[in-house]
Amino acid sequence: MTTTDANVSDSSNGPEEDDWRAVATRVRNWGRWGDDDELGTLNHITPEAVQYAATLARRGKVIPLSVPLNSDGPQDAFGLRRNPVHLMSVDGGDDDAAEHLHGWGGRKEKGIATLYDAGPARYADDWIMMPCQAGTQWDALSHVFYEGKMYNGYPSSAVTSLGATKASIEPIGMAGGVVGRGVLLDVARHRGVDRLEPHTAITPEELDDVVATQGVELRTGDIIVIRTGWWQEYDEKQDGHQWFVDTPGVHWRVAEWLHLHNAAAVAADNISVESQPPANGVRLCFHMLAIRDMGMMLGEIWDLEELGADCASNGTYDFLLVAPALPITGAVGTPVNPIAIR
Ligand code: UVW
Repeated sequence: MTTTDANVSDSSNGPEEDDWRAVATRVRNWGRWGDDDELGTLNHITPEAVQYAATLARRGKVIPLSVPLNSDGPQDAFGLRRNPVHLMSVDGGDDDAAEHLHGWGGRKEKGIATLYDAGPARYADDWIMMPCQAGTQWDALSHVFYEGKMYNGYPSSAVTSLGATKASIEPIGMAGGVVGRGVLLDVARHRGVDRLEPHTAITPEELDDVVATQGVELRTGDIIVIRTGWWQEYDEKQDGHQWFVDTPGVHWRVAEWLHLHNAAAVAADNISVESQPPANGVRLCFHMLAIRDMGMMLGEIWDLEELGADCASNGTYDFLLVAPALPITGAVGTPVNPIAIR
């Protein structure tokens, strides 16, 4: 079905600000997969869809889609987030520590002595502290809510100080999600540019054009991966604030386009999938429609440069995508190292 068939861009229901609520009603999947569902549109990925996706690993080429996790990431500009903090708890200098700790007693001396006094083996250990949203990530279905409700009608108060008690990332991780057919829609390449201009909103009509030009057919359960070229912008300028406030991305009406195509998830190489500011001025409008109403996970801060070049080089745009969520109890998102296999 094309966008025009589905009347996605018909704004005759009223001013755009009101119209997003009409779209919300049309795309809402609450109850569709049961009153206790916590997987949302991942339910579109059937065993047959995974079998088909596995056939797309044609050349055995493995392409990682994650950005590096370190303190140089783009999050320091976002007031409520931080880049990852990585600390060593045991390191290569601990031979000396073992010597100095003799006589200290307690856990520390015991911990070091049990290994260091018992032969030549040495090791290193580390910790990482980070927002689950710091780098390449999936948003869980409890990440966004409005008017007191999240996906499937669960109350937003179910996200408690102990974590999300409904629709957290854990059930998705425990179900093995996300594995399926990935389809790259390379909007930047389609326009013949390295990266889209700041604030560009990608419309459903443009996605139809990209699909047609790339010659790729969409199937139920696809994970749609959208390349804006915007990761390069951060990589070059290291300006997290500008990268966030100026980002190109999808127009909020793309939510209905994804709904009509029975997509399982959507990911992009920017910070929010959607463009900033949203075309209708309603903050996080696409997030609200996709995550809260449809039950669709968003993948953010994916590095799609190598994948884009590889797809363009042989004119195929689909692949086996393996991007499993970590089953973190109560978390509203997860870091992920998505892998495209072609
Ligand atoms: C918000 O902007 C709240 O979240 P995200 O990281 O999903 O864009």
